[in-house]
Amino acid sequence: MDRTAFPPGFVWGTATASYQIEGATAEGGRLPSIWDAFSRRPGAIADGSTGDVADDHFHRFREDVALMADLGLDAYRFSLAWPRIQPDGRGGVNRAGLDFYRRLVDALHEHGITPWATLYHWDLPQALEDEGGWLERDTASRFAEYAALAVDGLGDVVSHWITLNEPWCSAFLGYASGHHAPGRQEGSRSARAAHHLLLAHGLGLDEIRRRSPAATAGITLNLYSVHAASGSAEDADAARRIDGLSNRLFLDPVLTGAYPEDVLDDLGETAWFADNVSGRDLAAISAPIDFLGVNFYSRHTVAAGAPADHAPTTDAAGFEARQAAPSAYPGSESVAFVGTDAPRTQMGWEIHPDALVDVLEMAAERAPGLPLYITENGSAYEDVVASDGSVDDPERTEYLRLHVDACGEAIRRGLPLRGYFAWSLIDNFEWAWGYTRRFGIVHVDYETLQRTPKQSGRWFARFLGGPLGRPAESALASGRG
Ligand code: IFM
Repeated sequence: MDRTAFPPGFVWGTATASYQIEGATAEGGRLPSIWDAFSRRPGAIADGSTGDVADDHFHRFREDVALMADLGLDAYRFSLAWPRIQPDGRGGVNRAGLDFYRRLVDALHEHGITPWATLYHWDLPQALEDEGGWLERDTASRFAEYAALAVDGLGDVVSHWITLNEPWCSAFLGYASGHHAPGRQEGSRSARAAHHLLLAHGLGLDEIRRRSPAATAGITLNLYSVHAASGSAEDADAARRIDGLSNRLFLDPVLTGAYPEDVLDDLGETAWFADNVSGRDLAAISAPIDFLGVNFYSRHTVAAGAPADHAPTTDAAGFEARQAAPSAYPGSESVAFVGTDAPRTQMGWEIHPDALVDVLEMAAERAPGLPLYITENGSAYEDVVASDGSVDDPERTEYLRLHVDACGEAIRRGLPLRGYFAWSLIDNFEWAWGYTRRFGIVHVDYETLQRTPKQSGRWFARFLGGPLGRPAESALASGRG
C-alpha cells in the first residue's frame, strides 16, 4: 500500500511542539513558560531534564526541514511558543521570536511543505501563570491578543491554524493531577480551566477570522473511545463519566454549543458554569471551524471501583515518584482503568487501531461533513541504535502501518478524514517523561543531536514516495540540507 490508495489531496504530515523540540529557551527574547518552571521542580520530570536544549531545533530547523522533504511530507504541524512571540503574555510582539518562525515557514515553503501552526501547545508564559493561569478568565483574553500578534505577523505565509492542542491535558493534567505544568492540584476547579481554554479557542478563532479571512482554522482535541469493562450498570456509568470528561466536555461545546450537564454534575461544577459561562461564551466557542484536529493514541476500558483494584494505566505520566498524585479525572475518582489483552506501547497505552475510526465517528456524529484530520498519532518504544548507526523499530513501524490502514478504513466508511500527521517527526522532550520516551520516526542522539531516520521513517517515506524511500536520491545522503 502507498499514498495512491488514498484520495488525491489527502494531507500527509508529521507533528511536533515548540517546547518539546526547540531548545534555546533563553534566546531571542524568549521568557520562561510554565514548562521551564515546572521542569525545574524536583521530581516533576522522570529523568530530571528540561527543554533547555531539547533537539536544538531552534538552530537546526533547516536540517529538520530537509528531513521532512526527504520523507516526502506534504505538511508539517508545529507550534508557536507564546513566550517567544509575546514573552510575558502581554503587550507588543517580540520581533526576534516571530522572525524565527518566519525563517522556519520560509524554509518549509522552499521545500513545498505546507505549514500548519498550532498557537498553543502548552507553553503558557509563566508571567500569566503567576496571575492565576488558566483558572483566570483573563488568560483567554490574553490568548486572543497573542493570537492576533501571531496572525498579523505570519498570516501572509501561514494559512492553516490550530488554536489549541489537547485542552484536556492543559486543564486536567495541569490543574487536577498536576502531572503537567503548572503542576497544580485543584480538583474539580480544573474544569474552569477547561472553560477558559475553550473560550481562548473561541476568541482566538475570531482574531484569525478577522485578520486572515481566507485562512483555514480549527482546534485539536485528544479523543478516546471509552468502553465499559462489563455490561453492568455500574461499569456503564463509569464509561459515561470518563467519556464525558475526556471527550464530551470538549466536543460538545465546540461542535454543538453546549456543555454536557451530566459531566458538570459529576464535577460538582454546575453552579459555577451557570454563573460564569454566558451565551456569548458558548457562541464564541462553537463558532464554525473549518476542520477538527483529532489526536489519537489509544482507547480506555473502565470499570466501577477503586483504581487500585485494577491494572493501572500510565496515561497520566504515572511513573513511580508521582503515582500518589490526585486523579486527572476529578469527580470520577472511583473509576478504574482496566487493562485488556491488547498489546501496549512503552507508554503502557493499548494499541487499538479500530478505535481511531470510533473517535472520528464521535466527531462526525456531532458535525456531519466537518473535515477531520488526525493531527497526531504515534508510539513510544525503546530504540536501539545498531553498530552501523541504523535504528530498526519494527513495533513503531507496525503501529504506524496499522493506523494508516485505519485511516483508509475511516474513508471507506464515508468519514470526512482529510489528512494524517504522524507524532512525531523527531524524538523529543516527552513532558513528564523527559527524554525517557521516544516517539520520533527520526532518532535523535541527545549527546550529539544527530538525527537518524528510523526504519519507521523510511517506511513512511516509501509510503509517501519521498526521496528517503529511494535512498540514492535523498537530500541527506547527498549532503544537501
Ligand atoms: O508528546 C505528546 C504531545 O505533546 C501531545 N500529544 C501526545 C504526545 C505523546 O504523549
